[in-house]
Amino acid sequence: MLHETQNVDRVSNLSREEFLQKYGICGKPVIFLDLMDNWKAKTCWTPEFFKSKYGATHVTVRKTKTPDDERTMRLGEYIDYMESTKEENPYYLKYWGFSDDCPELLEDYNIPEYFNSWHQQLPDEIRPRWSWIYIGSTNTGSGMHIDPAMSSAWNAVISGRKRWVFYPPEDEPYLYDGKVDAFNPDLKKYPLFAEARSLTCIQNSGEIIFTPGGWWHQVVNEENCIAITGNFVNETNYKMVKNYLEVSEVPKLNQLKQAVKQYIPQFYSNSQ
Ligand SMILES: O=C(O)CCC(=O)C(=O)O
Ligand SMILES: [Fe+2]
Repeated sequence: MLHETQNVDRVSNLSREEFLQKYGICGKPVIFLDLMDNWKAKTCWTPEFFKSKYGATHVTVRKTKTPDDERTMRLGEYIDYMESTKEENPYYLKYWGFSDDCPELLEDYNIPEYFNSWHQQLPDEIRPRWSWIYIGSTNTGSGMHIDPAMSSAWNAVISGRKRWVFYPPEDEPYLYDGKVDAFNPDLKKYPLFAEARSLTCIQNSGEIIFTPGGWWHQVVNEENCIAITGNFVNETNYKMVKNYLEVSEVPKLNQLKQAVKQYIPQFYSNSQ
């Protein structure tokens, strides 16, 4: 039998101080109910909008359960596919890095102050973009993972609905490196998974969820869904990110490591 699960808190009117105290610093997922009320994206970013305005843009889509199976299509084609597919393992448009091709979309939302990120201090040429639009049909989703470089994330659902399950970093030994499917676990193959403590929730349109760095999570879109997400590093998680960068030997990260030293003094000023 699986370990008992708990619900993710749902909050509104939270001060930044309260966020830091209850969720940010200790690292605990939470859903904000009231951060998107004034977003133009909330009313404007419909499937028709993306099809008519950006339909010719090339995007890479990946099969949900077999993400190595990827292809390029036009966004308009993907919207038609999303609206008609009944596949159980559908293609998903994830990691659409829209900000270079369609910078005007950046005007349609504001990133809530809880999620300010130090990576914005890096020069444009080396700054990871760390913001993506996700568009997917019912049954699309993301397998169990942690976010890049131990960063934290916010995710805003514009339309549709996502189901999330989260596991704290301490329970990593029960997660088989993310190979287990949390929504349909094979306990014969992954018996320790039964020990993992989860937090679950449904995220509806108009709601923003916070994923703390180092937390494993899995997501499924329960309806056709349009969402935008951003990753961040700040006082809540920089020690984890710093540690990740220090031990990582990926050559691609060398330039980034140097730039962090040069442009993000906060990383080193109160370090231990
Ligand atoms: O909505 C999804 O499919 C997954 C979102 C997520 O976990 C991510 O962007 O890292
Ligand atoms: Fe994620």
